[in-house]
Amino acid sequence: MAENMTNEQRKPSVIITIGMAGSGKTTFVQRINAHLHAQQKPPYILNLDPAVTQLPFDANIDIRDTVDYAQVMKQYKLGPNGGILTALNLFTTKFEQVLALLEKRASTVENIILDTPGQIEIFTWSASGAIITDAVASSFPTVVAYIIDTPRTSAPATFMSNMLYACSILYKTRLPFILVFNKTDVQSHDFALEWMEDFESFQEALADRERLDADGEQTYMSSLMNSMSLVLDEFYKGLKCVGVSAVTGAGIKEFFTAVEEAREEYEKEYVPELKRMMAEREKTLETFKQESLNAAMKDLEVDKKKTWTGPGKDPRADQFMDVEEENPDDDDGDETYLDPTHLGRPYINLSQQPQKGYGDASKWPRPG
Ligand SMILES: Nc1nc2c(ncn2[C@@H]2O[C@H](COP(=O)(O)OP(=O)(O)O)[C@@H](O)[C@H]2O)c(=O)[nH]1
Ligand SMILES: [Mg+2]
Repeated sequence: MAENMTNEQRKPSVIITIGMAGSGKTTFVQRINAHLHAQQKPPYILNLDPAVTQLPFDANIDIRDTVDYAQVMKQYKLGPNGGILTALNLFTTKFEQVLALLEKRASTVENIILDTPGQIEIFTWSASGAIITDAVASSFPTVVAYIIDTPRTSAPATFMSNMLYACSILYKTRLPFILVFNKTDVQSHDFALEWMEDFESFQEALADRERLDADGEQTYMSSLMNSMSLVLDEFYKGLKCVGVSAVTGAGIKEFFTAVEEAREEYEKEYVPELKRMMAEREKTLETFKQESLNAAMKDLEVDKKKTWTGPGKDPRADQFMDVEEENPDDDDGDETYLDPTHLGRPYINLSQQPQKGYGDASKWPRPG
């Protein structure tokens, strides 16, 4: 419930790691795990990558214990990506149980960390990823750590693609966001900071490239990038950036400082929006209930006039009220967990307004 947000007791921060394949998400989780262990504050870790072969940390909840990704591929005749996506979908059907476990541990841990599948789009563009993100974010202060492979993003065009991707995730989740420039042991992220702070220096870098790529007229790509970088300039404002090395441990302290700031942002910006959405949803539900009730009563009236000839009160009116009261119990049955309204908490889908689209899991198209 909404009141939980203002509980006296401090809730754990949830850190969701997101990033391109090979950016170092898993290594980063291992590093922050080691850092927190050293501080005698072991985190609670969820591994959501069904295809990882070796985890460098002990996950408290591991998707691989719930679904066998190889079996899923075989059974549904899927390729690797379809297999990972389907495994994640199947796991999401159990996410209510995961949340219950997290709630149980909430008083004893300070950090909950999510490691996501290698391929970024499996988490960021799937219904499961959105359900998981929104479910944790409506229960705990949640922060997205967007991991960037710094050495591999030093070309201006690659840098901008990566930033646009980050930008789209920020607007989709609306959660506090930390750009984590990883692998700074190989290359410093100073160039990135400079490009983000000084628009002209990025344009210069682009122009330099252009001279290398094609001498003469401005290419389509670079004119597109020029205008896109103006959009990004807005996105950079107020964004938290840290440079880290998941291998050496550099910058991890700064990362946790950024998490603290992001937590405040969550309380200040996300929670009010969450409450607003909850109130709106309650209002919609109330109106819907009232309308259905009115319609049903009207039907009953018509029906009564038509056929009720017996003495006294029409017993069918009571029948109707009974059904209305029993309805909540019906929901407790054999439900489809993938429908977020069954998550057992005020589920607010902030990323896909209006509240549509997740629906019945059985209607999902099979990936493949
Ligand atoms: N040099 C260096 N290599 C890293 C760092 N972090 C990760 N790597 C390497 O990057 C590769 C991909 O890392 P992984 O954590 O599996 O990436 P994921 O797919 O995002 O989970 C591995 O070979 C890691 O050893 C880092 O900070 N510095
Ligand atoms: Mg990984």
